[in-house]
Amino acid sequence: MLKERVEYLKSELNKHNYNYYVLDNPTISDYEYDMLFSELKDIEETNPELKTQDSPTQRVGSISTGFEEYKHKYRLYSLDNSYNAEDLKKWYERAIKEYGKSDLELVCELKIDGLAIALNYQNGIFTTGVTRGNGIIGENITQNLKTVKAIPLKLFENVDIDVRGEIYMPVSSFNKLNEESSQKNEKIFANPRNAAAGSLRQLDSTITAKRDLSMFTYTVILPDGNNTIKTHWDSIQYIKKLGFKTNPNIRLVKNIEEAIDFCKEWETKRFDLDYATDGVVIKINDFAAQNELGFTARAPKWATAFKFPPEEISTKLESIEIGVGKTGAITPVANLTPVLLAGSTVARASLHNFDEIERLDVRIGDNVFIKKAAEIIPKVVKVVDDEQHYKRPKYIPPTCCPICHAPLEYREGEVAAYCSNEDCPAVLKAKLEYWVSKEGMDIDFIGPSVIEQLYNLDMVKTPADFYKLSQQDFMMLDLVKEKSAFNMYNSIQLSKNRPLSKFITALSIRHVGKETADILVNELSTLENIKNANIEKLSNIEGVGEKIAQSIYEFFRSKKTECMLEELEKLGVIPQEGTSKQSDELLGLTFVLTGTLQSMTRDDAGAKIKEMGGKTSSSVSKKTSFVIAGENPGSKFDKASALGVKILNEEEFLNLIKNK
Ligand code: 3B8
Repeated sequence: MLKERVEYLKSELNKHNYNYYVLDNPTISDYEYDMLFSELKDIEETNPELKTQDSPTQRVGSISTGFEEYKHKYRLYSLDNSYNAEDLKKWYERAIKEYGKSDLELVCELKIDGLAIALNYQNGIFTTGVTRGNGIIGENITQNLKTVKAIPLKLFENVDIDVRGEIYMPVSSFNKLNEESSQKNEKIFANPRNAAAGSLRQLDSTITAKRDLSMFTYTVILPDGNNTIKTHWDSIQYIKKLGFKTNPNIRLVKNIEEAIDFCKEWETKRFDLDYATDGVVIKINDFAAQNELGFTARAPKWATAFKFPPEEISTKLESIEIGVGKTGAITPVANLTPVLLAGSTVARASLHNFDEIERLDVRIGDNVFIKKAAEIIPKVVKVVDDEQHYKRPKYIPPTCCPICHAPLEYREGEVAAYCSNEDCPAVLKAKLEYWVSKEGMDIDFIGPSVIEQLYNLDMVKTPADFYKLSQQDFMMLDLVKEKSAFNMYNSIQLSKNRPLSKFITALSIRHVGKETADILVNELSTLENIKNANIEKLSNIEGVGEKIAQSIYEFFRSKKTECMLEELEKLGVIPQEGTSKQSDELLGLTFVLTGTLQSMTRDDAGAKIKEMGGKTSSSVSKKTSFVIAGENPGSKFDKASALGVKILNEEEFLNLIKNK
């Protein structure tokens, strides 16, 4: 009797949930829903044996201690990208040729900019949900996914099935979340995708439950023995019938021209949607053709992702700020009236250098177009035509450093202007900031504002000064109490024996970043050797050109450097030479990394290679042994193909470093 009531309540609630979150068409009021829900909850509380996996009460969340790794039953491939009609035609021509037909039907669907997820159902019940991870191994986030109402806990048919889709946060919910967070002084997310990712990574799924997440399902792996569904289009109708939410903006077309029309149409229409899209996925409809074409090492040959061109938007240029970097290079930065661009608010954009300002003829007060290329800070691309432009005064670049007022200088072969004063406070502070940064000596608790104060109080002028400070000294700073003074003091002490490559990086030698520092340490092993190497020796190292060699040589010949190194040594700052974990499995091999890796950062991959005795380089040449290509590889990929250098995908790379 009670059991029947529970079954009834569960099926009613699941049905209303489906009407509301999948069909967007509620048939009862929120109040009526809540009444059914509390009745079910009450019964389950007093009769826990009646509680099941697919109960709507399971969606409220609980706390977990971490996410376990989960090997995907079927690999999640990525998609190759196309950027224009020509790319699309090429992809299509190749596919029809390889399949031996004159045309093939295509399905066009919007590419949702969210997080790819794989879901498993047994006998119609949701069992596990896993993140994409590196496509081979993901994280089990089932508990969090149960809170996503568009994910059915029980399907309309009792099938064993795997589906994939994209979790996203509606733009309106993202804006609301950020408004609320900003009022509470909590973390603001840069865009809806990050907000969705942050919400899914909560260990406390009651937090996930409060976030408005949804999911569009776009792939199904059909149960064994199913041979009635023969096309992608029909498979989408099938998963709709099972209770999944699919994106309504999908079209079956006859050929690539019609697919190109779909892409053009959505290039502008996408802004009317309440979710972020970054392109169109075009898939060959016929499963037989899909199977025949198969996959490359990283992506299906039967699908491609057309990427929308980067978004541009216009806003007012309020002022031009002049930044001074650690090398003394002057960088003009545009201060803008804040605008939303590609999902995040932009208030500053790069103007690169004074030549660029001249070329664009940007004037303060102009409306300018800004553009964001993937993950790079936005840049000003052009001035909006208006009559007022010519009435505004032309921008005149400064001739003096905005900080120390020393004259600016231009160097041969470089567009950047430099502050000519070696002791410019802006330069010294930037160097100190770099010293403590992650790439440098990695000193926690000390950031730009602490450095600003230490500098102004004449307590720290050069990196060595950090190591002379006592815990008491830090208590002279604003708002610094005993605990944080200890933390600062302690992290400085902890940095004394960082690996030599970090130490070299932290020195801010011109043209020597992390990568070159690694190369130097790899080749020359000790600080003494690096210090004493002549220009010839330095420039013979692969990855170290003439210009870099010159700069390193000069740096170590300067009196100032000599004093600083001596002082650091006396204070106990003794970098660790060589690495203990070093092995030689990759000895003699040079790697170039390009694109985004899923399972680690490029830096980590580089560190791993070095640990195993290999080398990394930033440019591809005939000497390159392997190019490791992550997602969206750049021109290095093309260059490697042209030179016939072997290219490894992430999986192959992981195998290489794992099996050794
Ligand atoms: C094969 C098909 C990857 C994808 C795919 O909206 C494959 O289909 C894929 F190897 O990533 N973000 C979509 C979306 C993503 C993919 C897809 N379809 N609609 C998306």
